[in-house]
Amino acid sequence: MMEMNYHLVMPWIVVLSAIFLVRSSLAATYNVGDSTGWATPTGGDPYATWASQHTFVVGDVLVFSFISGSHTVANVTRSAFDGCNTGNPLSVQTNGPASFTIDTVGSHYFICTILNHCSLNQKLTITATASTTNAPSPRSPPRAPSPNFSPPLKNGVGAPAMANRTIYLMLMFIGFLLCLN
Ligand SMILES: *[C@@H]1O[C@H](CO)[C@@H](O)[C@H](O)[C@H]1NC(C)=O
Ligand SMILES: [Cu+2]
Repeated sequence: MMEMNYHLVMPWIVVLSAIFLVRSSLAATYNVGDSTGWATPTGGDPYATWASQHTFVVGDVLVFSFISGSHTVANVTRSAFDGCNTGNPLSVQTNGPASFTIDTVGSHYFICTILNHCSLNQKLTITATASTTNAPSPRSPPRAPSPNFSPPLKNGVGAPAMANRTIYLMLMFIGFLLCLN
């Protein structure tokens, strides 16, 4: 039986898993519908399928690609989404490509307000979780609620992003050292 060199393989698995975890929880830009862009489906619910194939975090940017005048993208409530009610959107973008930045945790609803496009499933809902850069690290010990807790300062926002960059550099360095062996 061939003996596995676990001491050689394991560090790689750890490093690659860590890189994957860090990457997958960082904000990204998504082209909605990929190469199809933002179009009226000819059947099925392709945007539900598309959404199910991705995970979203706060800070992600959704880019809807369409020819201005052919479609729109409206940010709507859940009930407007469900009922394809185009009358009272929270906000509408009429020029393509249109970008929406996901700014809060939870569900976000988008529909096209042109004709019956929404009823033909030109609609997208996504659910975003907190990004690593906004969330406390899962490894930090649970913090006791403090009576004089103050919200983080605005100018501290860059610090967690910096920590991520440090993790990247450390992982790259570890990978580099492993290559030398
Ligand atoms: C949608 O509209 C609501 C209400 O104005 C707003 O809070 C939310 O950030 C908007 N969502 C996006 C993705 O722009
Ligand atoms: Cu449309």
